[in-house]
Amino acid sequence: MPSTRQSIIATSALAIVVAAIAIFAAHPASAQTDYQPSSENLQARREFQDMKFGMFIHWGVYSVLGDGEWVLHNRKLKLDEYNRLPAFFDPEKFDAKTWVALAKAAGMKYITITSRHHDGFAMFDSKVSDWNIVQRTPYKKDPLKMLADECHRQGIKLFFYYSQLDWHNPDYYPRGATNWDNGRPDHGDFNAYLDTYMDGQLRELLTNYGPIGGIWFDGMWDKPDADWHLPKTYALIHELQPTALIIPNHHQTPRPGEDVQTFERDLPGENTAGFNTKYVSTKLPLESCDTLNDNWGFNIGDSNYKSPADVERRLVRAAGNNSNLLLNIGPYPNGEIDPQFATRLQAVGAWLSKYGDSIYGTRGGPVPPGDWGVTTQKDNQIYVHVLNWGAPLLALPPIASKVVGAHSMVDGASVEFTQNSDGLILKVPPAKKEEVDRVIVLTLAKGN
Ligand code: JFZ
Repeated sequence: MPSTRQSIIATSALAIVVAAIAIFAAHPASAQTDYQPSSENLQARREFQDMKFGMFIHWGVYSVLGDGEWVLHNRKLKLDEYNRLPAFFDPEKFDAKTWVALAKAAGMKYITITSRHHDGFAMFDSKVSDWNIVQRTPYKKDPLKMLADECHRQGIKLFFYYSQLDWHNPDYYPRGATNWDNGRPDHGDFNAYLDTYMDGQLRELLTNYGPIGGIWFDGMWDKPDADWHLPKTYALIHELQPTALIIPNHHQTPRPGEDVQTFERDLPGENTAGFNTKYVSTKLPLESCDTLNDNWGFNIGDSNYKSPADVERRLVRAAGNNSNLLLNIGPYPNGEIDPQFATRLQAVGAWLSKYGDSIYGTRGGPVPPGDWGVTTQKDNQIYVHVLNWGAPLLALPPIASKVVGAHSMVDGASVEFTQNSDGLILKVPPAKKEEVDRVIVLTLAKGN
């Protein structure tokens, strides 16, 4: 018989072991560091990189107020005020076919849409809470379901933006940097919010909409030090749909379980926005998001539209930095897309029908991007995108392979070049009127 003292020691040792196991089970962060993406996930990442250009859509009950998706916070509204808003959201002009057709006409290969933003309002049929479009609006239908079905029909990949930050749910507590007094109680169960509410809704999004491209997370920056149960949520997503990519907009170095590194309003490695990380993954696909005017959600006072040429340059620069471009529009509350957006996107699409080969399916090329332009590469071809160069000769640093031919992409005319150990000199054809990007295609000797 062990003495009482010994049994206390033995019991405490056992308790420590049990506690340690429990801690590991609850926070398998260390176990996730050896996260190995499945082969189908890796394939989905390559397909993601091939797509290059996507449509970002911010659309929710906030669109009614025409003042951006942060209106609840910016105007410091009370929840019992904001709760009146869904009654006015009735997008009778919403037509999934038109939206998907516009994305296609723009040359976009995927759509990422807000399934819910920071107001926590689910734009889909959710059983987890009645704070959703089907139960709170006169529309009563699920537009994400219609969009998913239409995307499947038209061969466009659909991703769901999902805000981890929630200005509405009382269990989002303790609140974070964007906290204000909107009438919520000063208590709440954050674990329940994550495990039951958020994971419950993610399960719905990954179960009820057929194969989806992935989840675009946003809002963790509101509580950077909180335990967001990421390993658990990420494992749930990959288990339900191994090809669904996890794209977190947390502005940090990627963590295990994440499939894409995304940058907001900056190209990878830039930080003009002030909140992006300089770290650029060499393993993960990259994405850069921006918006066609200065807002994400519909803002009636914003007509600062980017021109088609601005967008084309941005897309080319993204591709040359080995990145996708996710370009946003904020539709009207009635479901229509402002013609100001539509006409610009169609112009970009027309441009891409000529230049798409130098973008889709490429990776960042061997020459570092510069003021003059960028390069992209596919198989044995390098596309030299001359964006900003008025002189007749362009000198590039050495390229490892032997260049056996060079021609101008628009007219196929051959381009003179000299290659030696110092580098490659191209005789750049003069820019044609309104030519945004002079693409010179280099053909490399095979097997080099
Ligand atoms: C976030 C959202 O807040 C915004 O509404 C939009 O959805 C955009 C795509 O993503 O934007 C952010 C995120 C973080 C910061 C600023 C804007 N930040 O950390 O300063």
